Amino acid sequence: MDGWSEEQVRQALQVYLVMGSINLQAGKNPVDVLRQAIGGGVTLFQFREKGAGSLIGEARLALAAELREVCRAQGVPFIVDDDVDLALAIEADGVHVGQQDADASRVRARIGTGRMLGVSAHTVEEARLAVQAGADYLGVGPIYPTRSKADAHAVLGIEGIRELRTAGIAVPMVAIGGITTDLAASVLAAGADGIAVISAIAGAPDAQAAAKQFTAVWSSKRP
Ligand code: TZP
Ligand code: MG
Repeated sequence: MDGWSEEQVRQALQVYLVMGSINLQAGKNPVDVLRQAIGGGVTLFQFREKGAGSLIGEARLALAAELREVCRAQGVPFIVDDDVDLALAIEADGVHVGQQDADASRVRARIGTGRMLGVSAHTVEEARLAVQAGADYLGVGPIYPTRSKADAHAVLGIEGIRELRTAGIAVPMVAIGGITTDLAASVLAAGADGIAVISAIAGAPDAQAAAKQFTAVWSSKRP
């Protein structure tokens, strides 16, 4: 397949789980949690092994490869946060980069047109540049306060999404940051194509039940 169509990307963004080993409740296994989350309807997975206590080196690679296989088996696209070498090594479906990470156009050149490129954007200017650089989708946030990212940008609120849409940014967009099932409907109503979460699914007592709730909100908003 050469490239993701806009429609395929929008479909994938619906309920987007971002997770690394430190995002789980104590004693839980990331492979189990990912399987459960996919069972609950997660439509895209991002491997984000980042922050204090995260795995490094061989252990990080081994976990990435294992989670990649879970996604392959379940037909869920697998994206790597901010690591093109890892994405290529394990044949990921794509890469996500933030504004502080590698330059998006260089990432696009390295991953080719066949892999999905996600770029974080907080402003209309960043969004325009990301689209020019070849982003398939934008990650917009934090929408609400988050405890899952140490260096998070100031909170944008749902106005952050509305502002981008009003400015004519029509590219697929996923919202992230502090989103719970209670808040998800208003985020979608503001113009996001999907909801990305860490703690509300990865840190939930029952990842499958949590994912199911997000799936239900998405379906009720976008029949
Ligand atoms: N980027 C912006 S906010 C965030 C990332 C990776 C963390 C989102 O985690 P949570 O637990 O869903 O607030
Ligand atoms: Mg980053």
